[in-house]
Amino acid sequence: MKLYSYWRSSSSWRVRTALAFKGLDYEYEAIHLLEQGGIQHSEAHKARNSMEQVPVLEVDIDGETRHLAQSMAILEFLEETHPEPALLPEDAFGRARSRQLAEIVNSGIQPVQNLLLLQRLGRSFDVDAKAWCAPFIADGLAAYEKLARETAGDFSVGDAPTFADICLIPQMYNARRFKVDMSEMELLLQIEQNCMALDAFKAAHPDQQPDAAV
Ligand SMILES: N[C@@H](CCC(=O)N[C@@H](CS)C(=O)NCC(=O)O)C(=O)O
Repeated sequence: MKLYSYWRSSSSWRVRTALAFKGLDYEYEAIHLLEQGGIQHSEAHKARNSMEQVPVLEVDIDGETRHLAQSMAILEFLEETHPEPALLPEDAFGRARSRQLAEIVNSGIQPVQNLLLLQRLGRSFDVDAKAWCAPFIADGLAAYEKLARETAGDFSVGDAPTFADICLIPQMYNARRFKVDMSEMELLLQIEQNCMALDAFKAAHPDQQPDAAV
């Protein structure tokens, strides 16, 4: 497998964590989102993902090279094709709740703070784009924490990491970059600490990637 990724891309980070957690080897190809107008907009990358985004996972399916984009779809693919170790709980409610929490981040927070939105906001309006986006992150994480209180053990849903934690950790990193105050989010901070004690989460961190800016 090959992963087209950018070190600071939170969606790519999700996939990197799942690959590491499941012990899957892959080739890493960096797609620089800022250099040369953004390599994600190149013809070569558009052919892999018409949304012009990372991550993209390249896989061989019956001898044919296929490209999968959308991190949640990639997580589901990895979970189905490599079920162990599992990234979803055994019970149906736990699985749905893990996905619910993941979607708070994936569809409720990340799209309102992604690069394209920041760039367009900055070009079209006289606003500090990051400051404008920050409340969406704060509100989303507060909602996540409230819900996670119902199910958390060491992680967001029970005592093993799930899709929820995989989405949460990169979003907390971004929250800090956007200067969101998380000091009151004690549960999320504890879950983050528990995740970051695991090798897979350490390996997926932006600073560990080959394209990390020094
Ligand atoms: N829903 C998509 C979001 C992907 C996404 O927003 N990727 C960002 C990096 S985290 C990107 O490639 N942005 C490039 C751009 O906005 O030009 C997913 O989960 O994969």
